[in-house]
Amino acid sequence: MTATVEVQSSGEPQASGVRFPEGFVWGAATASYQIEGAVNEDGRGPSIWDTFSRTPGRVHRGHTGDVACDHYHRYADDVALMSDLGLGAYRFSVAWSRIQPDGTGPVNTRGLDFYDRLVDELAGKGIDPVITLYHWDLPQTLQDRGGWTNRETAEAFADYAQIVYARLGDRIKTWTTLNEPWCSAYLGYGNGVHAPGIQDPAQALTAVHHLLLGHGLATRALRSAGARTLGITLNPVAVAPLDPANPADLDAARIVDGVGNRIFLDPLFKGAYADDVREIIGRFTDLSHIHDGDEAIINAPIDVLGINYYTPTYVSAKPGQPAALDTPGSEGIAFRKPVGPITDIGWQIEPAALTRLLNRIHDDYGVPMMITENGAAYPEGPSPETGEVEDADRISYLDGHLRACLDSLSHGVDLRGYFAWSLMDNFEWAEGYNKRFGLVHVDYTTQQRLPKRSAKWYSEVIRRNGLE
Ligand code: IFM
Repeated sequence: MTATVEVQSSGEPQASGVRFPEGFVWGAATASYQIEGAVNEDGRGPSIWDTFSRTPGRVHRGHTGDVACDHYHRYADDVALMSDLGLGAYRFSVAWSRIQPDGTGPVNTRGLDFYDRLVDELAGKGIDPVITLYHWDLPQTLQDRGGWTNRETAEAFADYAQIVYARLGDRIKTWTTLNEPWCSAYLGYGNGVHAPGIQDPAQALTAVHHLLLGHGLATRALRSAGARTLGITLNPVAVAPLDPANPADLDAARIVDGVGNRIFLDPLFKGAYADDVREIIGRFTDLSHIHDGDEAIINAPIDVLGINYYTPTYVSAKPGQPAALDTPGSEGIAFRKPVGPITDIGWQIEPAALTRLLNRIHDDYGVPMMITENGAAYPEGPSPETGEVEDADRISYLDGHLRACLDSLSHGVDLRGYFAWSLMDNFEWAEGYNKRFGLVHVDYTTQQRLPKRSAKWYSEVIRRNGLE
């Protein structure tokens, strides 16, 4: 697939006429705990995020996902909204503890019924569902047995995946296993900013492996059950050396790339951890959690790699610097504070870093990709004068990153789609409801949805299959 630039009759390329390849998928994304609410309804069991958000001091102002966007009850209206926006696809995740309240054992059919209704509603509007089986809300019972540090969680995940597939497999084409295992492992068990809130590099690295193993086991099982399009979503670190001419900075970037990216990409696509990454894992663990044959399981063929991208990371060598807790092995490495334009969550804006990231993954791993998340937090609400949400900064962010995608398409990257994060404002994890990533504004008191200016702009992009 290649991007096209419309050409005027004069033969001059028209700056205002970039188009995406035919068939490019346009969507928006959400995740179960961030929008559903209804945490005690229809037999749902507790997840680690219920526990974490109710633990004082963990989430901004004690916010929880108890109600969130009340999507569990309002899903039909939300799907109508997606249809109004012209979305071709919707990426959502399933709450494992709605399906198996204890993570293993009995199936709660009322939980499956909810997703069944959602998928039918989407089908009724001609919107393609793209399912994520795990977006961080691990059943608490599994965490009580060690969570992702326990190999049995990987096996339980494959069982759960098959249960969901048996119910929805006839209507969903694209199945993805995990969302951002980097976050599950390094924020959940490394720096403890996310549930379950543990700070231990050994547990974080063990969790990485079991998450990957769970992906591999689930992928194998779904493939033999008949799944057509299978994938996983990563949030690769768009890492670059602060001074590319400095060998020490280059080495710092290699280490961060190893622990943040190659630790996932190599077993997934090459069937083995790289030696330098294995050496780092071996500094914190005795490696006994990596069994013979595991890497071959993780290497199960997939059809598409989901990429979530928001911001770049610049690193330099700094002797004596303690390791970042979310990057085991990063002693002696400084992470530069974001500079230049930043979003409301403090993340640096650099679309060119997305192009570099996509091109690199294409060049090194040759896999078809989809942007499964990209977007920006900005605080705007309805203007008292017009009643509209004027979020020009978000439009500019999205526009810049879509142009970055076009640059990658021109490089030859097989990029198949783009999902804006997020359809609507929602529970932004440790930031609670304090950060708004939505195309649609949510008034959390009334649950009223109001498409922002960016939603209308995105609708036009979709209609045009391109940018002005
Ligand atoms: O809200 C999250 C989402 O759940 C996973 N990717 C990043 C988003 C913004 O932080």
